[in-house]
Amino acid sequence: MPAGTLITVAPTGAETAKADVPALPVSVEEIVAAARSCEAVGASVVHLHVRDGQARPTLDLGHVGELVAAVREATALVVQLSSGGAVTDPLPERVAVLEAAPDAASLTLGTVNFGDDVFSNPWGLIVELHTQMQARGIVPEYEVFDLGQLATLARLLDRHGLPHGGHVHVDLVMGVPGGMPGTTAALAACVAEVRSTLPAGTTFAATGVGRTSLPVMLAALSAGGHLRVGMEDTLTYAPGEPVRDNTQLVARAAGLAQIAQRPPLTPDQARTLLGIAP
Ligand code: KMH
Ligand code: ZN
Repeated sequence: MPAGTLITVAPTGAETAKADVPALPVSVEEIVAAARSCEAVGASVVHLHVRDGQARPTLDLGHVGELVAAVREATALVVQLSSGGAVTDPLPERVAVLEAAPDAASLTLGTVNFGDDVFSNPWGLIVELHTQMQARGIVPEYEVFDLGQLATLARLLDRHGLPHGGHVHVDLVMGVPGGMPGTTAALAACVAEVRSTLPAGTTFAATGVGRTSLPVMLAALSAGGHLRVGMEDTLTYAPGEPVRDNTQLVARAAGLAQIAQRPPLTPDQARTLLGIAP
């Protein structure tokens, strides 16, 4: 079992409208404030989606660069940009966000139904993101929405080599309508696959979307995994109780990690784990 728990906060996402959830951080100032406050209660990585002046998701490099710089200035967090964007984003623009030179970026291992939409991740895009991140010195977080995507990751590493830094880190995204369920059984199946098909030392985190947030966190901690929480994934804290803010979700995750006797990693410890230079 790892000695500590890496907690990623995903504060914003691309799906929720600010008009529907006023507490969602969307401006640079709001996202920076959320990141600072989440760092204070145990987050070590921030997964960023960028919004424009009208709070719409954007991959515009000016906006992306501004947010990356502002979060770097205000926190010590590992800055992980989303290369998933929104389901409507053109694939070349999703690759181009790497030009903003984050520490890390997400990389999804396959196309998946995403509610009523399709989240498109063809093999060519996967290879392009992987090889560009190798060339640019960016560490990927491999996003896995279904068990078969772990086989795609094994194939990717076999054909195109290890990521920058040499460490493989997977995030199991569970409970998306169209992807794998957010259950202990599904998580155990994925962990068995990680252990038997991916390089020794591969680490994993898990994210339970919506009402699967808490059961997935508990299952991940008991299986030696790390955690991702945030308003990108969860807007209800408990039945009938909306999430107040991202800090509330990170504080709960950090508390559970303490109970599991694997306290939250600091950003520096997270860098060491992920193979990111200090
Ligand atoms: N917004 C989703 C379509 C990622 O950030 O890499 C994809 C997503 C995954 O959020
Ligand atoms: Zn995301």
